[in-house]
Amino acid sequence: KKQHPRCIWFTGLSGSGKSTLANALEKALVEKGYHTMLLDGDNVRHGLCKDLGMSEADRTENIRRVGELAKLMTEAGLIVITAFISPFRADREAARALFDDGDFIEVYVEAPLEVCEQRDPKGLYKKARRGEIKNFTGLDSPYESPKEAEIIVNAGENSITQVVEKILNKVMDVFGL
Ligand code: GGZ
Repeated sequence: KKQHPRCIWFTGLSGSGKSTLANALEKALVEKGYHTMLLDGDNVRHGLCKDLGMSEADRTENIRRVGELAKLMTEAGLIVITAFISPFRADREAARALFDDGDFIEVYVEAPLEVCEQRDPKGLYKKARRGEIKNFTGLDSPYESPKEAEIIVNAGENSITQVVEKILNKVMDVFGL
């Protein structure tokens, strides 16, 4: 069955829970028989984008490439899920503009900076506070929260299962699956 281009775009701070939710959503879609591809820092920043750092210009270029890659992959029939901080509104809007209306869902994983910093799963906030990482999102690099995300979720307030269920329902509804 032919699928037309569809993308689910997660955005949020480091430690907000984007990757966890994106992975769980992918699993749920695969269980329903959909072909998916999850793009995140782990499979993009080590290869396609390994020439890029964390300056504003490099983040913009990172997100531009991810958007184009997502578009190409959707044309191959995959439902593409992306999980990048994608801190700049204009960059997320540019990614959205590659898709037709209704084929792009922005999921804002909302979590206060204090909560993300408290969790600090990789110890990166600690390093950034010590000055060992520069341009850290939320500290000395900005995060522009979405104004028109299709879904806003908070990974901390509800169980992962509940939040994934909420996203999945929205995805099935908006995409007409
Ligand atoms: C923010 C950083 C930084 C800086 C390294 N600022 O939580 P993580 O670890 O696993 O995910 C973060 C990832 C950010 O890469 P993205 O490609 O998602 O960023 S962007 O969308 O802005 O291009 C974090 C880690 O890399 N990391 N340095 N300075 N996060």
